[in-house]
Amino acid sequence: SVVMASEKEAALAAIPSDSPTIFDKIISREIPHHVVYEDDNVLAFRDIRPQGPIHILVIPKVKDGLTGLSKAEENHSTSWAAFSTIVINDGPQGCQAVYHIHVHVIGGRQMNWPPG
Ligand code: D5M
Repeated sequence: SVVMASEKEAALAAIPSDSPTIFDKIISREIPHHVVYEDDNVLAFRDIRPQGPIHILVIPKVKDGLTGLSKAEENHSTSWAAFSTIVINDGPQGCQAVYHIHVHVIGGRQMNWPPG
């Protein structure tokens, strides 16, 4: 895939769809990554483009049509709504570049508000 100059550029180039993403290859161990937590339902790994000293992505192992937060429904096994105080980019305007729902956990530095 093409290396993008910024997440915004990647998000504007990404086409929202149900197609497999790079995260499927992370789940299947086809591409290397640094796992920080794993259980039957979720995988947490270090973001390849960290936005702080700590930047972890948390994703469901089974996508189940859940490309993004706007697709979340009550029948999904994980309550994604419970993550509302941490970053979930949703859609092109929200700078989402990978269409497999994921939570960003970023820390280790002073944050700014509002987001850019
Ligand atoms: O965030 C998508 C995030 O996914 C972005 O912060 C980069 C990260 N990413 C992309 N490819 C990889 C690989 N191969 N390993 C680890 N992290 C990766 P979004 O919210 O969609 O903009």
